Amino acid sequence: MTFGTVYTFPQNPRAAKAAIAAKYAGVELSIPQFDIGTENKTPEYIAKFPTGQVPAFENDKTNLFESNAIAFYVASQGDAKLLGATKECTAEVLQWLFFISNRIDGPLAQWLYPILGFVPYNKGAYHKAVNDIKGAFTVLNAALLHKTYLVGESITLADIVLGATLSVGFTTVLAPEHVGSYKNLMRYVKTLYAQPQFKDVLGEIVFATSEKKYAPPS
Ligand SMILES: N[C@@H](CCC(=O)N[C@@H](CS)C(=O)NCC(=O)O)C(=O)O
Repeated sequence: MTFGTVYTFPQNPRAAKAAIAAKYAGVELSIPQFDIGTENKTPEYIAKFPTGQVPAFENDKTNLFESNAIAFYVASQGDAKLLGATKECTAEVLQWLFFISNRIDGPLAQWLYPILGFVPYNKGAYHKAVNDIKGAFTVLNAALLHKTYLVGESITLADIVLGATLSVGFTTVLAPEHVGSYKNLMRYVKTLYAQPQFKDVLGEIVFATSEKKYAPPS
């Protein structure tokens, strides 16, 4: 029996958070084919998920939008203690989720979206995004100096959300010239991406060897 249904487009790193958490938690999710741009704009969809965005989740108990809330709910299932084994650990998991939302999501989007054609390129915004990511990576690299995972020695939702969030960056713009010096962080993400639960959802992560750059339309 499936735990619930996730509405998304394929290869959405935000939906991957819940999908990877489901693998660790040992629950099944249904992820039907979904026509983004049409199905998420219907009155029925908006009534359940008022932002009209994906991913969204439903089961017979709740409707959820916001990928971290969906992943949190999925991670609360099973015995994997993905939300931390103690209240303090749960607070640390939340700390990292907010850190990722506040310090990584925006800059990474600012870096990637012009390349993907979603927003116009702006040189100042590009340099700010690179600097902001490096600031966040400095914090993560220091946090991982004496730990295998962000919250102690077992995997939690913090690692799942970070690994999913950075996956598209590592295959495109987060090339060695930018990330090579963050040794603890690189050791850590390689550990994550080697785990079957990550591989099942993200496939093999092929790290970019050079930075994918914005190319103006010809
Ligand atoms: N903070 C939200 C962001 C969701 C989001 O930006 N979704 C995008 C796709 S990744 C979307 O649905 N875009 C279509 C739209 O806004 O109509 C989350 O993490 O779930």
